[in-house]
Amino acid sequence: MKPEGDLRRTVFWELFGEVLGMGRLVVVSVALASVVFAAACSDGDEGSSGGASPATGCAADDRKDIYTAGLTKPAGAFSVKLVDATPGPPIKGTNAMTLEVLDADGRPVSDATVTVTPWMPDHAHGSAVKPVVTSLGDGTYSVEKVYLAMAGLWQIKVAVQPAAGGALQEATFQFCLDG
Ligand SMILES: [Cu+2]
Repeated sequence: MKPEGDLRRTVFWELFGEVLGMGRLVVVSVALASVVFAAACSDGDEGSSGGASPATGCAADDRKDIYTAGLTKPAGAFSVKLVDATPGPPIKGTNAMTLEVLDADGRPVSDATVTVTPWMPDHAHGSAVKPVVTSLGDGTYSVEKVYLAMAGLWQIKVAVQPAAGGALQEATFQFCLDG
């Protein structure tokens, strides 16, 4: 038995373990960095692969709604009308909207709980700001602080919870914002 050999082996395994540990650290850092990058999401032109690509941006996006005052979307048994947006069409930045909620017979629904959630489906993130919804009566709701931080396709999800109970109904408007 040579204690020298044991020492060498011990040193080897300690170094090996350290390298393994560092490797793991590097993997974790890379994973974290990519998560942070995805969350920051500062560039909306993820489709462009360099060079001239005229089809990027909103002109080629056939999912978008064309904004008009009065644009109406179904929300289960209800419908949600976008009375207007300020500015209209919505822009990158802070927007305000007026909504009208109607029941199946076209009567205004004034006592619903209406929640508005902006969502970017292509990037799987929402907005840092929560829109503020206020009932104005007569089925009309004012929505402020609709903050759309970046260019690209945004969904404006309008959830309607009837005061009488029942399932949450949702309408979705989709606007594409050019940079
Ligand atoms: Cu985004």
